[in-house]
Amino acid sequence: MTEIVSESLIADQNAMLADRLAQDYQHLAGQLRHRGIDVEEITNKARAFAVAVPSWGTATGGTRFARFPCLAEPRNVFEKLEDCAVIDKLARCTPSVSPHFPWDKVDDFNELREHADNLGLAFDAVNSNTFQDQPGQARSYKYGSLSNTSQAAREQAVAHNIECIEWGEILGSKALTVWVGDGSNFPGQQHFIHSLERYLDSTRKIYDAIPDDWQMFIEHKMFEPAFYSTVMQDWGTNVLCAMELGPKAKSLVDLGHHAPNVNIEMIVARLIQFRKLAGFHFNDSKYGDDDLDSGSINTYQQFLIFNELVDAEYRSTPDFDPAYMLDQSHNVSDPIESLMNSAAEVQRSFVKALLVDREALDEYQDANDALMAANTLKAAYNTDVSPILAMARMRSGGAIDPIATFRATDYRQQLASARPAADGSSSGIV
Ligand code: RM4
Ligand code: MN
Ligand code: MN
Repeated sequence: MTEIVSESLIADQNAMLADRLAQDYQHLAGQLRHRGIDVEEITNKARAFAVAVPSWGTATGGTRFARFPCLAEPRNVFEKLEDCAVIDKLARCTPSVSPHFPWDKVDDFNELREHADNLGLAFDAVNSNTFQDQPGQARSYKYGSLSNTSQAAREQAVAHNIECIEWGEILGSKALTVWVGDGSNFPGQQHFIHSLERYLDSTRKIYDAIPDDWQMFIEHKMFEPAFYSTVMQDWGTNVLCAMELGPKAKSLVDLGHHAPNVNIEMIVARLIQFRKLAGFHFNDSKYGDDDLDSGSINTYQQFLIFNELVDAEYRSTPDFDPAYMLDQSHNVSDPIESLMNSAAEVQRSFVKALLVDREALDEYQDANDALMAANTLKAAYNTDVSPILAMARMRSGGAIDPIATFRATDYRQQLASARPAADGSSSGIV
């Protein structure tokens, strides 16, 4: 299906915009030169930037009230990968896909890997799912999975995580992300210490099955689906457990999984300092785990997070290689458009963070010049780097304007009959 988005169509669309881009790029290059920044160096770094697409983000999301599917939704992981290939063809910064099991379970994982290879895609971290019951499952996760009071339920959840690792090995993944919905809705329902002991006991068994060249990403979340307490509730519990488990275990930061007003960039700095930063699930939010498109609400926060990440690279922090992934729910927009746009917004924060004058910032910090330190960050944040992003995409074979180019293909209409709508409209993952 990627032939609908052909190279010649991208070239035709780019031809209409190329002159204007060249002018804007030259103008920005001149502005940056005055600040001692070589635009080509930044553009090369932008081209090397990558963020993984969540396979589950290619279908329309939903709330617990309703789901409004878009036309020609992918019906299985093979079609999801085809959409991911379209995203990368146009956006050129999303060469890998993070799969979710058992949603993406197939009979032949070699065939799936080959399908991805043919589309020019690789697999990022595999995600296990013990927050839902599957048809025919022996034990229920109603009262938790890795921390369930029932040993049989815990063993079932451990076994699922281990099968995810095995499938991931065939796919070429290098990490397992573990997020559980375990928690409680009533004070007193769960013994806080015992439930975390059970969680740790289970995760130790998973950790033992993690191959030597793999990592285990632990994802916390303050609330939902449990609304009084969750077993893996915040970055503190997360990093404590990651430290308990060992060096292959690290803490994953999903931007929507924190208490309101938490200083996420500071959490990121702490995790970097103690070499426990696994990576990110990028999304944006206003109220809770809203899973809105990256860069749609709080762009300064996203920039400040990248400021910490670029600072870590600038200081040549050892073992620093965080995984970047999107984790969003697209309820009212076309998932392909949202994922392209969000990937570019994450890339935008990265590029802006590259513009921070780190020597000047160091000096202002040492001199306690609060205002100028803040202004140094703002000078980078306030720079419109759009021409760099567009130039990076074009030079990598992508679209100067991915959304307009995608719309010019009429992709959904073209696939409408080949991908008929599935029956019914259930609520989606929130
Ligand atoms: C959860 C969490 C996980 C994701 C699922 C779909 O809220 O963010 O990372 O796998 O949603
Ligand atoms: Mn997540
Ligand atoms: Mn979430």
